[in-house]
Amino acid sequence: MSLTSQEKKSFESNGYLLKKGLVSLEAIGQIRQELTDIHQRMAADSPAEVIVSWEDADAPDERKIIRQLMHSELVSPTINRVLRGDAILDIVAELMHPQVALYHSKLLPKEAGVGAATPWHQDYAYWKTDENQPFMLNCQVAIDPMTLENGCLEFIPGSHRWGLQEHERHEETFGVFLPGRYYKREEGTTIPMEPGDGIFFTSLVIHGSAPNRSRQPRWANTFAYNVPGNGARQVREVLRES
Ligand SMILES: O=C(O)CCC(=O)C(=O)O
Repeated sequence: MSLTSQEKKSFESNGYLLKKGLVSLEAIGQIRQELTDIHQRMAADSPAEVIVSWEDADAPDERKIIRQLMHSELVSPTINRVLRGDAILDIVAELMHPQVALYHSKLLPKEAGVGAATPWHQDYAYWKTDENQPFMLNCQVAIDPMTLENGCLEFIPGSHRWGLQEHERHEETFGVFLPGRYYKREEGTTIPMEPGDGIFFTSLVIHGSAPNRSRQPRWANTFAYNVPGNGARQVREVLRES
């Protein structure tokens, strides 16, 4: 068992669980190295399957900054190794289901001074289809120190029990969000993290993050896991049979 009963209770009650030191600092250093010049490299030429969204899509290539890089395991062998390692999968198996599939891995390099806010949302608002249920579980791993100032994750504790809320589509961003975009919510809990820390959170817990107005980058990578068979498009690769 990789979790205490206290940790499991906390996860069930809040919809998220912080694990300090989940990924080694050596692995975090390797990820940083493998992603050197990632903005320029992806602007020049990105692998076919990698999907990049930019902070400013109209910026010239040499000044383009990645907002989100989907399928980050294809650009970093260490990310690919970490997402299938026992340190994370043992916990996913306990919190989600003994059988584990990869849904996706995305790099979120919220760069100093330019990284945009992520408005409050539930991930299942993006992921819901007629064939799936909200079993998916995220694990966001900090690559840089993450603070409120550089836009760490914030959660509404217990909101995973409210069911799927009505979301609206914003023209100027790439997603669906709860009304009101990002603002500091009184009932929100800020989760600062150190490099290597990881936060597990359900697909229904409401979360968001402030813009990075600081001078410090805030790189993070979110792994999304699913139960095999829970929707065809939401299963990229089965990682654990039982
Ligand atoms: O990293 C962020 O600020 C937002 C990430 C997020 O919403 C997610 O991984 O689901």
